[in-house]
Amino acid sequence: MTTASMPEFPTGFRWGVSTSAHQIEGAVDADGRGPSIWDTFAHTPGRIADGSTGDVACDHYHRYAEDVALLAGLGVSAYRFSIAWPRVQPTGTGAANAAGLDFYDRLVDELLRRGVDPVATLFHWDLPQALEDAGGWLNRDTAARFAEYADLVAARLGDRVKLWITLNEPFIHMSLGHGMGMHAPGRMLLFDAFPVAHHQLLGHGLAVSALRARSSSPVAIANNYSPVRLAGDTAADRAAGAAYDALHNRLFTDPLLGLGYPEEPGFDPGVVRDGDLDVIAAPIDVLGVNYYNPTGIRAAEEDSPLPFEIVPLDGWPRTAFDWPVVPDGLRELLVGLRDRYGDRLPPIQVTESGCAYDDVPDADGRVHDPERIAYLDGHLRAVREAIDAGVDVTGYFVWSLLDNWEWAEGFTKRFGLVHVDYPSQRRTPKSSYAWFRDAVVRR
Ligand code: GBH
Repeated sequence: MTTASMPEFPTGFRWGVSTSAHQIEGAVDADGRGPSIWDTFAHTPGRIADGSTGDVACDHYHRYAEDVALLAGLGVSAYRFSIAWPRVQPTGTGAANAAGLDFYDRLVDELLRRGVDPVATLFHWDLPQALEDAGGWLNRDTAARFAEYADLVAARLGDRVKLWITLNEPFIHMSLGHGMGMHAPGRMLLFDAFPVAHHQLLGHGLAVSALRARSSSPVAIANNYSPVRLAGDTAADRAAGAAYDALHNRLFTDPLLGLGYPEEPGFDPGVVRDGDLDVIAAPIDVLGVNYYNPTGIRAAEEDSPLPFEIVPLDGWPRTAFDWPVVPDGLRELLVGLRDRYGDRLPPIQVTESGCAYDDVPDADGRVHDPERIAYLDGHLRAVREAIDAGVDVTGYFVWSLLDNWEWAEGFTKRFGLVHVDYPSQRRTPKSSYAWFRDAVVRR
């Protein structure tokens, strides 16, 4: 637990928590929602660790008012949720499904009534299946479809959403979804997945103008980053580190901030057309940063298909996901972004930071999660140190409000400040919830 009290954060610093639609909503057939690639993937035997699906998840679609009450009780000033594209456009094109948008309309109004700023992500990986059937993000056309969807959402919610986030972690959607097949849509294209990077970025850029036409609220993207820790110090190790950094940390951010694509990972410029880089570099107001851990890297074996090898980082505590707990990696990341991008870098908000542990209620029904408190304490101090070093960080969102459906891990990983007993859907705030409220948000 914590001994020293939490350092001060700048006035107006945004404290929040994050979720995503497919991980909490359930209600996959409600009000005209169409199927998404994650419905298809989860219903394919062998894809999800515990054989579960997101069909019910946390039943948030029906319990959103209870969940907003939990947000209000936490005292946070912002809630980052995502909008399910297949609720808004069941087949990914055409007129809005009003009943689907009604849900987000109710959610946004309930948040505002409780004094919580709605922060809406437009794409957190749940592509309408009909678009996947037409090639998905390998098809350039999907970028234009995404901008049309953004327009429909902004037409309905643009007066009330306080911050827009276009895409969540386009790197993970490309690499795990299209490169390695561990996420939906389950393609295994390795480096042939690069068009998925470009078309997502193009969709982002087109969506930025669609949002600006309908809403005066700031616009962001949420990228995930993982600072490189070299396992050796040969020239080959350093080259491997640079290659991983380019692929994981710069492939999306360099072009977003006007530097074009990095050379190192051998990005195939074949799909890039004249003018695309200008669309992608449309100014954004905030850079969303998702951080979980650094990555150990060393030179790859001669016959490896990758230009680097990922090695476990020794000597750190580990979460239930086996990810190392390295709070200073967040300081290093934030300072590194400032050093690399300088004046090109907009203010940063940490849009995801959190950890999974095997949280089990005790005999009295209480859930004690001192590891999560220690995790958050360490990472908040790292953010404070980055601010002291001159990085403009204006917000921090914990992943996640609730235990939820953790993609390919199903229900086996619990990330919430609030425990969810799935059979009963009972919500129990963990000790980290009270700590975050008392030691951080309301201190
Ligand atoms: C995010 O992705 C997602 O946005 C969110 O939906 C999800 O629930 C949450 O995080 C938790 O998973 O073993 O060192 O190789 C996180 C992306 C990719 C971050 C894998 C950690 C692996 C660590 N993650 N990465 S390692």
